[in-house]
Amino acid sequence: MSLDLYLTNKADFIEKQLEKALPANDIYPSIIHEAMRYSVLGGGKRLRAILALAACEVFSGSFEQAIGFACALEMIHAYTLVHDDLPCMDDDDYRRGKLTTHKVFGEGIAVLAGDALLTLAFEELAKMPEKYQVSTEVTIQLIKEVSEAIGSQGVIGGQVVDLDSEGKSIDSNVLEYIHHHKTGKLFIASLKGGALIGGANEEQLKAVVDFGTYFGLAFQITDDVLDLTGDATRLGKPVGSDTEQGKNTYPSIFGLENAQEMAKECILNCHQAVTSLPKTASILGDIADFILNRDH
Ligand code: GRG
Repeated sequence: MSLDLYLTNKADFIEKQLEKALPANDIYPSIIHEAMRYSVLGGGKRLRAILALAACEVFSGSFEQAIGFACALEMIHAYTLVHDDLPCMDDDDYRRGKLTTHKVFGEGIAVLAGDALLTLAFEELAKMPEKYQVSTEVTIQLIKEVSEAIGSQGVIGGQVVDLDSEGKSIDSNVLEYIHHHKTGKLFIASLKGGALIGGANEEQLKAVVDFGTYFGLAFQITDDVLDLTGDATRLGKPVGSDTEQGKNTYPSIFGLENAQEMAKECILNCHQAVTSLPKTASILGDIADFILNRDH
């Protein structure tokens, strides 16, 4: 099966699962459920969910067991995007080719939709033993991994330093802190969580975390590069917004060509990281290659 088909099939499958997991539009109070569904459904590459399912399968786990975890990751990811787009953060009007949540529902409902998605994600995680036969021990470990990844020393910490750095000149250590936390931590938790459900041992988990670290960095560098060189229609959002907002990015600090080289090196390290894993781990390397060459 080609990688494109693999990614499309997995993304379609995750979309259907998310459709079921999110409260229906007509459940009272409708407006919040409409905003939650608007924010999550009908767009996005579903990379975090796909990485979780893929990592689970690498270790011969059944991906069905990882579905609740994968849905929770996409809910959390959508929450960060909704909040990131707010006027008090990046103030963006478009995301995934459509108006951002606060543009459609207003700021108050957008904040609450993000909050409700985060809350629902933890409900999904807590239901893993009864719905997906994940052991209670692994479930608790996953809740801990995800909480650490997205808290004040994870995604939120990265966002705080990012906000604080706007318009200031920062060095490469601070830039790396921002992106390792803001972008990398959720990718790492997705991969590690999937591997945990699949039954990976300590050594294998370490390899998966190394892979995720380089993957997150490569992902962010290509994101920065696409903001300069990408096509707005393909990206589903305007290009050039990083420069407009005075953001520190890999191209702004290292130059465009150096940034592109750094992304390539990260992908080589991704491949290197998984050499000790079962042959089935080649799918992770393929997804890493896709990240480097993506146009959206
Ligand atoms: C609690 C106020 C508050 C905020 C949460 C806003 C925030 C913390 C974090 C921001 C996280 C963020 C937006 C990280 C950027 C990661 C990134 C490059 C996202 C785009 O990911 P894709 O390309 O998106 O995978 P799709 O649309 O494909 O799902």
